[in-house]
Amino acid sequence: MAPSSDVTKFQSILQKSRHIIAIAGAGLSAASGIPTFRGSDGLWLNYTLSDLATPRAFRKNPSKVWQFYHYRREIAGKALPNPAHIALALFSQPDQRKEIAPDAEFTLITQNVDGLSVLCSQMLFPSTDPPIIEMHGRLFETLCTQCGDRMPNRDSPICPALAGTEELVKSHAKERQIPLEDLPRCPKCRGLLRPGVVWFEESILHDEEISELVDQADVALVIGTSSRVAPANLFAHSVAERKGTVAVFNTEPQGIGSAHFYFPGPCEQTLPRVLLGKEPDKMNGILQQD
Ligand code: BJW
Ligand code: ZN
Repeated sequence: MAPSSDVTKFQSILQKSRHIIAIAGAGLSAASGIPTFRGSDGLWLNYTLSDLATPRAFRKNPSKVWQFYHYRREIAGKALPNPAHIALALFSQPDQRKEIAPDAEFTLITQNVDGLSVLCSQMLFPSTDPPIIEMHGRLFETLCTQCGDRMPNRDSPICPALAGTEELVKSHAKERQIPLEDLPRCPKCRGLLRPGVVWFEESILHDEEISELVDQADVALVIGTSSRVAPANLFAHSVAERKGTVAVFNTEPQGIGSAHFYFPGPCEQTLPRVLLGKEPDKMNGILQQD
């Protein structure tokens, strides 16, 4: 049966729900100016995935991989949360969702590495710990290839040798050949640092916590993801198999295989309406006031 787009019907399910999860992807941050991976302007159409987002690629050419992630850090570092992040941050607060989902717990499981969901919650609710799991890691974290230390890092540029290379990546020019010793190094052991993100063939972060949440969820919101990458694309199926409700928020009818609801359109417009009954243009004002 084709999924329904009936907001009232979906909200009546939220009323009775106990454990809601949201599984988010790059579409959540698209309105913040962060490129998606597989869309018409997607990163993987313009750059070769196997050269950039695998452990082997980093071992082969850490200079090239760092230049790509430096470019991504420069974009994400200047980006601001959009109304979709704001709607989710508000919905994360029990008092804000008490009319719509009074008995439910809520966790956002995001594949995004831009940190915008956490930033948004910190801006709006600085004294609460946001219920957000960043399963593919963080652009603004480094991981030491020698001692394994994971550290937050928002430096721009992260090391002098990367300064300006974002322009080369942006214009698809040949990257610079940066000597290993000039790439980001661990302040503790001087080992080579890598971006703190999860590449293909690597295990996702927080997998046990995520499994527990998926196993108990009675509603899954699938937001702005093509549902092409495992294991994130399996979570909603698992909820549907246990007779839970799946609602997809996407500009394209992607990943709606097991969906009961599909809310077409940009999630920065659909999420405020469906989750909060608010018009999206009221959302930016919320961030500016605080
Ligand atoms: C909007 C919108 C708007 C736009 N509003 N909507 C064969 C060999 C090796 C591995 C595998 C294999 N076959 C399968 C695998 C497993 C692999 C995988 O799934 N591969 C597939 C591609 C085939 N997965 C993994 O390897 C994962 N680990 C794992 O499985 O461990 C077990 C294992 C161990 C050893 C060997 C094999 C398995 C790890 C996956 C890590 C993914 N990493 C990346 C890069 C992160 C760092 C970085 O950012 O560079 O994560 S890849 C990239 O894809 C990124 C994303 O998080 C992820 C998902 O993409 P997402 O978010 O869905 O974005 P898009 O662009 O695809 O979609 C955007 C959507 O938004 C579209 O639908 C638009 O319509 C929509 N949209 N604007 C609403 N305004
Ligand atoms: Zn180290």
